[in-house]
Amino acid sequence: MSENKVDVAIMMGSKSDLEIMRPAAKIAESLGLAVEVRVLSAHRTPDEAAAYVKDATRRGVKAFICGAGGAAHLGGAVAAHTTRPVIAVPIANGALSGWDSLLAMVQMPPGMPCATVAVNGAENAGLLAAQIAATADPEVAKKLVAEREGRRKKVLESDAEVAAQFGKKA
Ligand code: C2R
Repeated sequence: MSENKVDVAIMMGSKSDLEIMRPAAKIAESLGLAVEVRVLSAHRTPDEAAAYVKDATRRGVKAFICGAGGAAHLGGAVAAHTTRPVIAVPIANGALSGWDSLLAMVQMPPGMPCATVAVNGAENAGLLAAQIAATADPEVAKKLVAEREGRRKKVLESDAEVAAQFGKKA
């Protein structure tokens, strides 16, 4: 039986996180990576979350991305079940507007790292996962260089447009 390839496993604590997390999947897929997206919670579905992490690890996943809001334990719980890199995305919701999830994810104990990106920073999480995969995949590395060049060009176009509006030749 053939197994599904997975490069980047994106997990989130609730379906309510999906629109914040979607950019992680979008950018990782655009860079040619095999992406899986799952709603699994360390709090509400601890056994299923652990089983998924172990299965994805066995299938050769390069990095996990974990998005969660509030008392965000998902990244830490995933890190407890794998030695693959875990990237956490704190999600802003509720009374503390993301401070709670940021601190829960970034303040991991020694030995259990979670690379935490900005609050709601899912796109950077996808890029970081691709950069991890690129260390062993020249095709992904090439696509990352092109992606960055695209961003550089966009800024230079904006510069020319804005400079022209203010009567200055860029
Ligand atoms: P609901 O919208 O389902 O009530 O969830 C989710 O990530 C979401 O942002 C509210 C928030 O609870 C978060 N949640 C966690 C975890 N599981 C769900 N932080 C976890 O395992 O860390």
